Amino acid sequence: MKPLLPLLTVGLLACCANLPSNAAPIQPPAPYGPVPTDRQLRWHEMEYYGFLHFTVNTFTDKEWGYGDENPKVFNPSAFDANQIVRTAKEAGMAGVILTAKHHDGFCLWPSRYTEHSVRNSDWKNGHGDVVREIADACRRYRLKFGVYLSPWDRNHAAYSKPEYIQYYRNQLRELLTQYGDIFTVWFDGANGGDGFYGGAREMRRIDNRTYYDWKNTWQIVRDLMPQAVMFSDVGPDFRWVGNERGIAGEPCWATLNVGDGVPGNTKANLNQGERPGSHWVPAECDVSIRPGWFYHASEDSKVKTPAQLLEIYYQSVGRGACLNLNLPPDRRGIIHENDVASLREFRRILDQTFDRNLARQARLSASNIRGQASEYHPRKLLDDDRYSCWTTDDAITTPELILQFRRPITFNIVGLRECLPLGQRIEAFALDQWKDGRWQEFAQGTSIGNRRLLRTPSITTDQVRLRISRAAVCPALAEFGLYVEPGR
Ligand code: FUL
Repeated sequence: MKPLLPLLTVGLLACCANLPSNAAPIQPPAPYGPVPTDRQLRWHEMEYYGFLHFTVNTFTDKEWGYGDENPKVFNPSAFDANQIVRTAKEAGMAGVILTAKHHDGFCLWPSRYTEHSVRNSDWKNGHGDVVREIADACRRYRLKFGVYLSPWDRNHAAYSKPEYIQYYRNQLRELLTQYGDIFTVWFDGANGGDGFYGGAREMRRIDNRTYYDWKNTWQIVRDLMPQAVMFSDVGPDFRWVGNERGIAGEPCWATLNVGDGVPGNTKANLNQGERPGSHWVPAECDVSIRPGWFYHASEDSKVKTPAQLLEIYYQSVGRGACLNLNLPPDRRGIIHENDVASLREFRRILDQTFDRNLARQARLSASNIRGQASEYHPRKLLDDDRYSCWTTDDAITTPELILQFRRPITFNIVGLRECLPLGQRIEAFALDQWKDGRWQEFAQGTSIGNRRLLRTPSITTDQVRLRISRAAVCPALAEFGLYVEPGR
């Protein structure tokens, strides 16, 4: 990731080179509202990564284990971390997040703080460590590695008492110190209820606003892995999108009024975000490739099709969120053939679609360019640099961009991206095509943020116009793309 400021400085130097020596450099626009941190920018760049739900549930055919499972049931017959991570890589994912511990409390690594782990399973005679193998495979395939550590633990005898928080934090420290770089810690909001709890087999309720003392728990992550982003319903770094179908809102703002919300307890509008919002807390869309989060043989025929995955992609990544697509390893300990096949075709279609940006063939003209500087020229929309942008003078908030083609092109996808270090500035836009001697609107939208993809009917034209119809301050657009899906 290239930080914006040095880049803007380089840009300024470049623009100054064209100016008389006494001319003042054209300053970039001031950032608007809450802006992303560096660690959040790195996360935005990932766009699409995977969840791996794997634990005793895989072998007991459950979604939520009670916590009384015999560790021996965890016994994959042909566990292959390379196959799992390679599948994610070939699907185009930028990383994976492993359920190191789900609600049942079973640990996929030999934690020194519990007996309820792989150490007491028959798998590799108790010498296995799934976290280590997946983390190592991620390094091999150059994918980022993250962990899910369920706050709710239906196995632990002290759950609901202060001692459990100590235990939870010890586990967090183990994961953050023994497995190399961790790009994210995913804090689930599901909490409390009945469970085994060391044999008590009872209902336990906690006050999820206070029990985990999140402020101090999160600080452990900041201290041990400063570049890691943290997920929970309300951030602090990225938020839940409010459903498990993988669908972001329209609009989907990257900002939110966090207030005193905590995981599992928030009144915020998670699906659409809030504007103006107090914090930059962008959405993540988590969804499983199958109906359940864990593997069930009965769902082998219910794997989402490439067409369904594409729908999800356009409504998550295409609405400025990140997509966290769950791939559940099966009882062998690999990703099932049906899932692999669907992912391959999904990837093939995405690659073919985004391989070629037809906008590159266009002559670009804009109604305004900030200070007339080459540094802010619409050409910046096509340079594959998400931190350079076409931007306008401060007073101009509703500029237009026209793309003229020598001969008609056909497309059905429009892609837009804002320059995130300058904040989310654009509030509404419309797209027109030149048809029958006049401009005709063919699409419109609201929020853009990290990425906006619009899927339209096939359009054939030799001129396209983008109209920014509402913006809080002068817009700063980093990318513009026109693409065609195969078969259109
Ligand atoms: C939920 C959990 O209860 C599910 O089992 C799953 O892990 C999902 C990603 O989050 O809150």
